Amino acid sequence: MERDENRYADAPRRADWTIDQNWPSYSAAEHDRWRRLYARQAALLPGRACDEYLFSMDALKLSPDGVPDFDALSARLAALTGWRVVAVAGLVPDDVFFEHLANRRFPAGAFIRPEEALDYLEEPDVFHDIFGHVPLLANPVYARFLQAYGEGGLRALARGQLANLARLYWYTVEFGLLATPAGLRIFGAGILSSPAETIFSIEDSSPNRIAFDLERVMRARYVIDDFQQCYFVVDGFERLLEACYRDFVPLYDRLRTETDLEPHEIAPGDVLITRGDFHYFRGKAHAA
Ligand code: HBI
Ligand code: FE
Repeated sequence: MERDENRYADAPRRADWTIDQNWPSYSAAEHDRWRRLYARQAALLPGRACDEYLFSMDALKLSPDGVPDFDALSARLAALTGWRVVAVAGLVPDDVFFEHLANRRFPAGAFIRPEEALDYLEEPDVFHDIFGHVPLLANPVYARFLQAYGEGGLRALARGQLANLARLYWYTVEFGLLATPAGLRIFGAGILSSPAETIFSIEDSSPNRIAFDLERVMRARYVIDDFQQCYFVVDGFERLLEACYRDFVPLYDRLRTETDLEPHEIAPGDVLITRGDFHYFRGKAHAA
């Protein structure tokens, strides 16, 4: 997104990279874009988003009518799990990002995507962050997981093993699926804020869907500008939290000796929920 389109790009920022959201500055056009993004996506979520997400959406009273005021939203969120939302202009350095997560502050982009980028954009905007990421922060177990992830991120940075940890974030926080008695449901924010991938991730026959295993996820490379070639399926947020409440050092040492896996690869020991036929990816440069 060009800087001139992101009207917060030059906003004065504090040492922790936060800026003022300046909620009164949003135009009617920006609020209307939020309203359309919200309506289009909310219509797809029943039966596809996990119950924990849908319940949290209600608990947080996330407004469908316009861009939420982060301070008002944070007051409701903090009362539930102690998390708050802080405004940033865009991506912040990894150490800053993890420091915020470790302190239960979620850095959310204050800008909203331009009309021509309604379906996809590189940088996390206010719709991706608030509609995609923030609701699950109202779920106590997920809230603890993400804080643990932030603390782990700071440790991983210190050891130069960020790449492995970033994969954990990518394949869970951004693109994770949940196994439920009613079938697969979505919890990843990258999916929950994308209409096309909301359908693709749980209904398309193209991708692999593999049971979550921490070491396996940390070996898996990922593609950032197309649908995922594989989705990892978690048995529950407790499982995710338990996977993260462990000392990663032995795991990091083992990972140094193991090869990375391509997104389309199936590894020995993988518990395959669905084996993809990759028809969507045929003919695409980066895929199988
Ligand atoms: N900054 N604002 C913002 N949002 C992110 O999701 C984000 C970031 N900085 C770094 C980052 N994500 C990733 O590198 C981490 O997931 C590792
Ligand atoms: Fe995100």
